[in-house]
Amino acid sequence: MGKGFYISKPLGFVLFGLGVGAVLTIFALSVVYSQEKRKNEVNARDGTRMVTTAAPHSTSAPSNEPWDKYRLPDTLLPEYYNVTLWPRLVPDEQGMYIFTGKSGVALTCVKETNLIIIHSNELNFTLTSEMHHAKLTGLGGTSAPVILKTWFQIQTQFMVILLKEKLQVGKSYWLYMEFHGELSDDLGGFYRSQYTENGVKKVVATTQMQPTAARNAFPCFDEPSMKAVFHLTLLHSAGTVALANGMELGTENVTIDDQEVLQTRFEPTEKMSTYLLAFVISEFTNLRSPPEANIRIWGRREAIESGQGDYALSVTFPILKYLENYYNTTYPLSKSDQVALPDFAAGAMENWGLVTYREQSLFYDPKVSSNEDKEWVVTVITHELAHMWFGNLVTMRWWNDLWLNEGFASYVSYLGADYAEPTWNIKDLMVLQQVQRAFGVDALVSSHPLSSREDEVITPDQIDQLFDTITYSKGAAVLRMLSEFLTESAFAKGLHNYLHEYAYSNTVYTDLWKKLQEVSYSSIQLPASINEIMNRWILQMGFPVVTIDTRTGSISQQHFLIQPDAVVDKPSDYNYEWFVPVTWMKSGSNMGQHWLLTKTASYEPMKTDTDWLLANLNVAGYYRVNYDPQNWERLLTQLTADHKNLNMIIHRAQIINITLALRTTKYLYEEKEYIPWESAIRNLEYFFLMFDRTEVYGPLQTYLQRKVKPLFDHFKVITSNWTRKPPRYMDQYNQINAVSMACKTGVKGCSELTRMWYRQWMKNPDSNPIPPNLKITVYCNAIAAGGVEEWDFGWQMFKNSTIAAEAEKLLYGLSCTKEPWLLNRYLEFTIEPNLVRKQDVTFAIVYISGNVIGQPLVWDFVRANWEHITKDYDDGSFFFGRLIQGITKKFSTEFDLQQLQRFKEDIAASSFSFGTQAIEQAIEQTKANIKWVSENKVQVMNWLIEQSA
Ligand SMILES: *[C@@H]1O[C@H](CO)[C@@H](O)[C@H](O)[C@H]1NC(C)=O
Ligand SMILES: *[C@@H]1O[C@H](CO)[C@@H](O)[C@H](O)[C@H]1NC(C)=O
Ligand SMILES: *[C@@H]1O[C@H](CO)[C@@H](O)[C@H](O)[C@H]1NC(C)=O
Ligand SMILES: *[C@@H]1O[C@H](CO)[C@@H](O)[C@H](O)[C@H]1NC(C)=O
Ligand SMILES: CC(=O)N[C@H]1CO[C@H](CO)[C@@H](O)[C@@H]1O
Ligand SMILES: [Zn+2]
Repeated sequence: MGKGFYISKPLGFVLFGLGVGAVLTIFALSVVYSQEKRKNEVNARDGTRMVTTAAPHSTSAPSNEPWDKYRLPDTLLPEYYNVTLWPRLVPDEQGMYIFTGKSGVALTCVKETNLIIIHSNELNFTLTSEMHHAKLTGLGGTSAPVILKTWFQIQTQFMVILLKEKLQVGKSYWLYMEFHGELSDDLGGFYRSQYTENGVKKVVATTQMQPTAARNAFPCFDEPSMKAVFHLTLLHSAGTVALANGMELGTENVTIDDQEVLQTRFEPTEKMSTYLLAFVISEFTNLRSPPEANIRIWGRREAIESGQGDYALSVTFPILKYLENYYNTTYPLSKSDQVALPDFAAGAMENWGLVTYREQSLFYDPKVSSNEDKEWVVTVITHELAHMWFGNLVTMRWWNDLWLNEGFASYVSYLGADYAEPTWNIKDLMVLQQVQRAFGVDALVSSHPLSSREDEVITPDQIDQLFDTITYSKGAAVLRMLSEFLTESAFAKGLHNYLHEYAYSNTVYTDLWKKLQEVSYSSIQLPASINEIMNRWILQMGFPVVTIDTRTGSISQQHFLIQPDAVVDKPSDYNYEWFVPVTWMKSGSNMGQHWLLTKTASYEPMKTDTDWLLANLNVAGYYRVNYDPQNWERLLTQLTADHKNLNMIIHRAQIINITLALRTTKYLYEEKEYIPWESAIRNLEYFFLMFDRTEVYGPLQTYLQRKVKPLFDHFKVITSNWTRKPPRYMDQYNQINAVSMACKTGVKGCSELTRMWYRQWMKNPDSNPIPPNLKITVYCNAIAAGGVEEWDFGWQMFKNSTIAAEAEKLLYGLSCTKEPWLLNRYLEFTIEPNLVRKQDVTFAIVYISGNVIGQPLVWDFVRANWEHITKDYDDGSFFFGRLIQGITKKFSTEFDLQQLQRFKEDIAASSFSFGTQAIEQAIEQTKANIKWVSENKVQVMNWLIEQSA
């Protein structure tokens, strides 16, 4: 599914920086230090900190009947389906939007059985004398047994058909059903999206099947390995267009139940998984180019006609060609549609041949949208197109391997985006956006391994929970590391062989290792098989911190935890040790690589008393590095003296480490580059989160104000007093940092600048003078400095906006007001579906909780409205984790912790069983925050005061 459900937008990336927990980077490192202090203790007990605990709680229903298990039995295989669906885009007499459908599936019996168990959820079946829910006939001259009884297992989402006699092995049957369901607005299954055009309300019928909602559209064997061919037909009213995975074969007028409707048939799909199906019925229009390639960009007429799809159109074909080349495999389908939907839960969804997007992930308006918006579009498109092969052509056997699918697409999205936009250096952002983000969550004992056992992920809720930071970002980080040590060309070659061997079928991750192993025998020297190396990274949670002592050349590894004394209660076959590819560089020239295969080792070339040594170049490895104090000093001296000499800028991002963090920020007054600033700001974000309500806040602001002022002035100059865009792409990004940090710390001239722009806009709402890249910052600061007038104007502009990226920025800006009553009113607005789209609600709530005044309001609000919010807004997957993480990220007192624990108990006592992982992580994070504050607050305070002396 679409990347970035987590902090979904590029917004998150600048504003919250670390979002999830990447904030922890800096913080995390400071804990390394305390870990160091404790070293002797830990070593004495070597490895004994692991405690074995109970098996995962049982998830299957108590009974042992096949229909009470969540997994399908292995008795039947679907071959093909014929499905006809007819969504009604106007409500019926009861005010309900419905769809009707007919579907048949050809199934082959592979093990004798008298049961047919097929997924079906929230569908109502038509009963006639001829048909008792379903009709079974034999294919190819076989006769079918009589149906004795049909019923529904609500919990396991099955329709169960009991037959009088057994089905025969090797024979095929046709199971036919007629049904209807609700076309609801819950962003899942077959659902509706709405928008207004020229004052007229328009309804779109669309789908989101992943992971387990195809069963809400028609009865099917809804597991990824149950691949089949789908013949789809859609019925729709005049004036609408129907799209599906295959190309339209033709549209004709038909009369059904005395109604004239259009009937569109589609070419049969390739053999594919149910979760990749999609249908869209709309009044959308499209762009197509090049004509022969059948690549189309679809969306609201107004958006397409105003050119919002042009950018997507210009990059989609090149990216598709790039990927064909990268995989050395032709794009397997005859067309590729990209559709932007006004209501969409994730960032995008890789339905085979019919990719669906949030508008913000596909549309870009150069006049209005920022660079980040553009970067977001190109990476999301690449991410989704990368799935066309990896995920769609070759599919994981079961959801426990989702990480391979998502991690891979997340990794490749940077390669394809770099190809489409070669001047952006987009690959450098992978460290900030993926690796560091993964570190944040993966340093918790409540993290989890990338790969789960198949039997640990069974219920739809368990499957939903897998769509998290570990799956996406750690998956990407670990595959990037693999590609780096194998070399990119060997990696691509192995991939090509993998796609060829397993096309149209399903795999487990070891199948990929096998293919990569075959190509790496000849070329690359590895210390162990790929399987042995990689198992340590994917079967155990967490990652190591590698400590290099340049005085002795000794090098050691240890499981990195933000709370070093936390009890790791998940056993690991590998004892939380990894096979670590350690690359290093000495004093900018001398480079080497060394595999650390044991807990400790010694490596002569790493010994040095004069040179600085930097390890994990480009942060290509998924691990952190710590050094002896002398080497830290040398690195720091190097950084302060001549930071440009550390030739790859990205290294600075890596060594801006936390305990040193404050000292490393001293040189920032002369830094102008984006990556070091961005890294510093992300790290400092944690200080703001912890201290923005304490006495440290004042000194922190004073200190940072002095660091950022030269940067702010620099941009003022190179933009000719804010009238031009900086010419370099990375500078365009860094300009955002300059302005937002300057305003945040009260640099003179900043607030005036943002208010001036905003006022100009208020005077003339039809002409927004604010540079697109700076809009987020300007909206936020001007609304914070203003009152109800500024807020109401922003709200009006939000409601009038027809550009998703613009609406998103306002949604954020509105959360910045300092007026409690405006914040409370805003909160009330967010759960009013006519005012804020469901897809945006969590973002809005999380934005408000990022406001120091809004945070307690949100916490009360969410607890008071919990059941209502969850019932109406949970889109299955992302809602809960996103909300909890966002609301609790400032928690740092015992009182906060008690409230959180109390909340956990309340939820446990209610009917919501999901999301426990998110709460556990929040509790652990809160504990770590409390500890960090108690250990560091005084020191930070004193240090800051010293600096201003
Ligand atoms: C399913 O649809 C295909 C294509 O329209 C048709 O050829 C086939 O006969 C149908 N199968 C059955 C069993 O109706
Ligand atoms: C299906 O049946 C249930 C129970 O009778 C009813 O509440 C629901 O509204 C029906 N759904 C549709 C789409 O008709
Ligand atoms: C359907 O009928 C309408 C008039 O009844 C006609 O204008 C239209 O072209 C027809 N469409 C197709 C696909 O035959
Ligand atoms: C691409 O595939 C073809 C045939 O499948 C093969 O001959 C060729 O060597 C491959 N190229 C690369 C770069 O792997
Ligand atoms: C990461 C870490 O904690 N390493 C060093 C950070 O800086 C302090 C102060 O110089 C050192 O003592 C730590 O060893
Ligand atoms: Zn994806």
